[in-house]
Amino acid sequence: MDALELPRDDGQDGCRRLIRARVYNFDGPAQACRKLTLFLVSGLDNDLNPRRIERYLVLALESGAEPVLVLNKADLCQDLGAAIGAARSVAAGHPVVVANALDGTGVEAMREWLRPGVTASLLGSSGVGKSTLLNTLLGVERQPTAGVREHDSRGRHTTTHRELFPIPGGGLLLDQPGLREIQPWAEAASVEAAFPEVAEHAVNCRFRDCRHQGEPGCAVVGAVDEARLASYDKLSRERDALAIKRRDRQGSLWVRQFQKLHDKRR
Ligand SMILES: Nc1nc2c(ncn2[C@@H]2O[C@H](COP(=O)(O)OP(=O)(O)OP(=O)(O)O)[C@@H](O)[C@H]2O)c(=O)[nH]1
Ligand SMILES: [Mg+2]
Ligand SMILES: [Zn+2]
Repeated sequence: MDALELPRDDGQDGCRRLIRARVYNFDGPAQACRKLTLFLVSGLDNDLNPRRIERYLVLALESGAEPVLVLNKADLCQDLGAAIGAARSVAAGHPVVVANALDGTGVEAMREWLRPGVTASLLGSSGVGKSTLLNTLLGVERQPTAGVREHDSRGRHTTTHRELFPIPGGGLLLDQPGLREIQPWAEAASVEAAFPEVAEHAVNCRFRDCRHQGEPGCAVVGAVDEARLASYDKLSRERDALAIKRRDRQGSLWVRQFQKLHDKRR
C-alpha cells in the first residue's frame, strides 16, 4: 500500500490523502486510469509556426498524451480563419481551440478536457500565455506573467519551475517554463501519427520500403503537401539519428519527467 498527498482534482479545496493499493495482475501493476492531456499552446501575436506545432505534436504523441492545440491571443490575430486553417492542416485530426486568455474567450473550451482524473500540462514557447491561461482557468492570478518583447513577441522565461494546480471543476494542470527548443527523439509511431496523410498515401507506393524521395511509383510525392513532406522527412531523420544517441535532450527529459509525475499520481 502506498500513501500519497494529492491536491484534490475534484474542484474542492485542500488535500486528500490517497491510499493506493497496488494491484498486481499477471502482467505487473494494473494499468493507469488517469488520463494525460497536453495543451500545445501557440501565440497568434506572431506568425503561426506549423513546423513547431508538428514537433510539439510528435512530442505529445510520444508521451502517450492526448494533444489539444491551443491558439492563444486570438485578439491579436489579423486573420483568424487563416490561422485556424494552418493549425488544422498540421493537427492530424486532433482538436484545435482558439482562445484569448485575457478576457477568457475560448478558455472555457479547455475545461472540456479538465475533468477529475485528468492530468494536463501546458506546453509551448515562452510568452505564448501558458501562465495567463492557467490563471484564467483558476480564476485567480496565481502565476506571475510578463509582457513579451515588442519587436519579436518572444517571452522572457517568466515561469521558472513546474507546478501542478488543481483546477476548479476538475483536473490537475501543470504550468511549466517555456520550451526553448525541442528535439524529437520519437519512436517511429509518433512521427507517423503526426503525419497521417503520409501513411495514407504510402500504401499505394510501388515499393514497400519507399522513402518518398523520388522513387518510381511513389504515391506520396505529389499527393502530400510539399512542406509537410519535407517536415516529415526531417523529423524522421532526426529521430533516426537520435535513436543511436543518448536520449537526454530537453524534450525526452521532459517526457520522462511528465510520465514520472503522472505515474506518481495514479
Ligand atoms: N493580448 C493578449 N495577451 C496575452 C494573452 N495571453 C497572454 N497574454 C500576454 O502575453 C504575455 C506572456 O504571457 P505569460 O502567461 O507570461 O506567458 P508564458 O507562456 O507563461 O511564458 P513563460 O512563463 O515565459 O514560458 C503576458 O503579457 C500576457 O498578459 C491573450 O490571449 N491576449
Ligand atoms: Mg509562464
Ligand atoms: Zn513513396
